[in-house]
Amino acid sequence: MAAHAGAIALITGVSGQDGSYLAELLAAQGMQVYGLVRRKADTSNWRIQALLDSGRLSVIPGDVTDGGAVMRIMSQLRPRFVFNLAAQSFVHYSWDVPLATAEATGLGVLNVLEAVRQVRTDATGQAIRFYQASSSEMFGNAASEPQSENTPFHPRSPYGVAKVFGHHITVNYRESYELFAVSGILFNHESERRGLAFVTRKVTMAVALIKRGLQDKVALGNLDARRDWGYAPDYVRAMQLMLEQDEPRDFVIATGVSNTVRELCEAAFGEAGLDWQKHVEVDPAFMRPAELHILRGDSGMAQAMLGWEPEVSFGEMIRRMVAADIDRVDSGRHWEV
Ligand code: F7E
Repeated sequence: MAAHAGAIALITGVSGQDGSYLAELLAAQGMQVYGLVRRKADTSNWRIQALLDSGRLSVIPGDVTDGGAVMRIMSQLRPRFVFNLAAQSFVHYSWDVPLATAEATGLGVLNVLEAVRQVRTDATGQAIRFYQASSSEMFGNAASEPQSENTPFHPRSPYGVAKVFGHHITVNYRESYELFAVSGILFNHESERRGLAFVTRKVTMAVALIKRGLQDKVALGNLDARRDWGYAPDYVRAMQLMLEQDEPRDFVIATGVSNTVRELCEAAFGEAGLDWQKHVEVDPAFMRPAELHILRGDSGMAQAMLGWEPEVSFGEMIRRMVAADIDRVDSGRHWEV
């Protein structure tokens, strides 16, 4: 990997969970890492603050929904690697803002691809390599389990539909213009840096607050929903491996193990010595208009061709997340959401 020392990488969505881990991975290899960041009312960039302070990451203000801005940034920066992680990524919210989701999660991909197509090469003349963050949400209510690169898509949310567009336009640009453009179809992946809206972190933060006597109950939606949950730092390794291949190709990244939300609660509350049944309530407000029931991925092709394997198990990940949230509560860092 040292071969890439000095190469320029551009990450859209760098202030999110995956963007922050990926930026750390690439910076550690000596790359010049740039991140596109949207202006937000909340200006805290806690996930990337350490990288920013050390000068190993530079932020460029921008938004993937603004094609002109993306084009200008691409032609000025001329990166070797582009990772498109920007999206409206909260599935439940996509029913509230379907059009905004389609613009950021769907059309945003096309804006970045179009800029890659026109700029074409990096500052040293090498072809730009493009990674698209596709999602297991594209499988939706899949007809078979586990889902692989060959499983047909049947998205069940505006978010999933937008991701299918992003996926197909990436394949289309690869086939139309011979771009090195790939999609990683990543199943759910969590970590100590997951946003609080997502169910794993919502539960681990609730465990921490309940453990410290600051809260008594947490309201959740469908406890029977089942997901294949992996560890985000493992998954960003796969993103880079996909751009290191001789030929561009799409891969499923998953653990192959699924758990229910109920099992997540058992594990997380159990870590803190608490009985989840005393603290979890079901609130229909957190149910979705359409749910997915059998998401579990087959990452056999990634294991064989990329040599990729998940390293951190579901149980170990939940242990780390609960410990991190207890530490946050104890040190008053509640704003890390
Ligand atoms: O929900 C159920 C909910 O919001 C997981 C994103 O990264 O992964 C993520 O999407 C499950 C669902 O993630 C609550 O109904 C129950 O079945 O953590 P989540 P997600 O929707 O699977 C995919 C791969 C992505 O691409 C997305 O960007 O948990 N659930 N009760 C709940 N979910 C939430 N959020 N809150 C609850 O109270």
